[in-house]
Amino acid sequence: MRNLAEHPTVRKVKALESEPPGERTSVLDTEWLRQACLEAGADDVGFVRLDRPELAGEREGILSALPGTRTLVAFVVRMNPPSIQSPARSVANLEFHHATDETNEVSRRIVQVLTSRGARAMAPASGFPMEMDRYPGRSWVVAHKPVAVAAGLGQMGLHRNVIHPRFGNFILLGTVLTDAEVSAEGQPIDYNPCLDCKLCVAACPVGAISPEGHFNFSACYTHNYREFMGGFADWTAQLASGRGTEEYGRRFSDSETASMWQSLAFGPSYKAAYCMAVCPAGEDVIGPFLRERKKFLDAVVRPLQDKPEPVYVVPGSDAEEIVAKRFPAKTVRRVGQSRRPTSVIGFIRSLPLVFQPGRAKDVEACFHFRFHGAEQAEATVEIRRGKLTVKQGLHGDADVRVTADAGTWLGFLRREKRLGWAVLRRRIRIEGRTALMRTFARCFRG
Ligand code: B12
Ligand code: SF4
Repeated sequence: MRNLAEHPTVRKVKALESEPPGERTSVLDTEWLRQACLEAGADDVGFVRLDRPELAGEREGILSALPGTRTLVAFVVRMNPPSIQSPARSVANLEFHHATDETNEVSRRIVQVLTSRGARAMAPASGFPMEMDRYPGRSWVVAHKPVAVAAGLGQMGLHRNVIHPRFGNFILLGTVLTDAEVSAEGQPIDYNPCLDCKLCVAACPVGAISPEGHFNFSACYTHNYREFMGGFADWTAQLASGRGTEEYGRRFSDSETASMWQSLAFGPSYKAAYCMAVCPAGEDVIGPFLRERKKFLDAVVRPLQDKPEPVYVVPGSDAEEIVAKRFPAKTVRRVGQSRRPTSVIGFIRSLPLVFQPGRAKDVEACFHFRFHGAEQAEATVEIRRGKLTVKQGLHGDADVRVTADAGTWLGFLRREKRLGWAVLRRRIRIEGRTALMRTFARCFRG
């Protein structure tokens, strides 16, 4: 190999590197960049510095994806409301999939704009694909919602989707990471477009949105994401258990098998998104709701509530009761748990996601968990009349104290080991009001 230092490429790059960094990636004018992002296809855009306090939870993940990131470009892509509102799932799913593709394309174009100005930039996916090696932990590179809120693109409504002041919640979000600086950044908008009408509460087929704002993650994930990660794993587990075609036929209808095929062939189908479909907030979409509320309910909310369809629930969950009580046209389909922790830290973190406030409304109890063996961890879990608190470490007086070998506990959660067996072999020790362990099991489903 000849002397690399004399190669034309290396000489050019060295010359560039010797320029002061400020001149290479100078501070970009916000108005210019805003216009460039709109031309790239964004329907609205905002900018926020990574060091803003409300983004503290995102910083580590973002910096490991693109070291040196200083600014986040947050943008929205509009969706077509009547498509999202259609009871025909194929119509809504096409809209979601195309809008997701569009969001990813806009991200790439914004990256190109930034790169052409000498900046480094990166476009994490709008939704999927995600980092499945981290599953069931946090598998997304950046959480777009807090970034969009910090950049001033909207606020999260009762249903936890971001509502844009004009476009309502009929938007998908994208975030571009860059090491460039911008001349001005956005601030959160000073009101929440959410009307507190609670139509999202009424429309969600699994009652995932409570009127007080609690979001039942496992209810939404089990039904809406039946043909995604956890639901798909449950389906394959059923196949692998090899109980024969008759048993398969009892568990799954032909329509459900065809739906799984469709998800695999054309992109996974969301089963609901009804919270988003019925949301009337936002200047451009609120008209029909303001003009004639009854007509809006009849045209948009009722058809979704009255649609006959299977609704997937974990047995014993709040969702199972809600579907049967509120939606007589729908059919309850009991499925296996869709989240299976692979570490005790994952187990502790997943508790808020699988908590069932309805099942816990009369419960008053405090549990101490101490894990040893392959993983060491301590946690205090308090359930007080439908409210859950999970803290690291052991705090206060516990009604029940659980000391367990980490691997055995995970085996028990995954139903590979029986509790009685583990207690007999002293791999799990339960002290105090031991009967409360049944109550504990009742409060967490998913
Ligand atoms: C995880 C996720 C989900 C989860 C959790 C939903 C949620 N409320 O966050 C599930 C699978 C249930 C889900 C469902 C849906 N999602 Co989603 N989802 C995401 C994802 C990947 C991250 C969400 C996030 O930022 N969470 C963190 C914080 C900020 O949100 P949060 O509400 O405060 O936190 C809740 C959950 O995230 C969860 N949680 C907290 N920590 C952890 C850790 C782990 C490991 C897990 C699994 C969950 C979890 O508990 C919190 C309280 O309930 C983003 C894409 C992305 N990369 O950002 C899309 C995103 C939020 N989803 C979106 C959409 C469209 C949907 C659906 C409508 C899908 C559909 N087509 O049916 C439903 C709506 C459900 C709802 N009402 O929220 C859009 C929202 C657009 C908007 N206008 O806001 C996003 C932004 C994708 C996009 N690029 O546009 N989603
Ligand atoms: S449906 Fe009503 S309560 Fe729910 S988020 Fe939209 S405006 Fe808020």
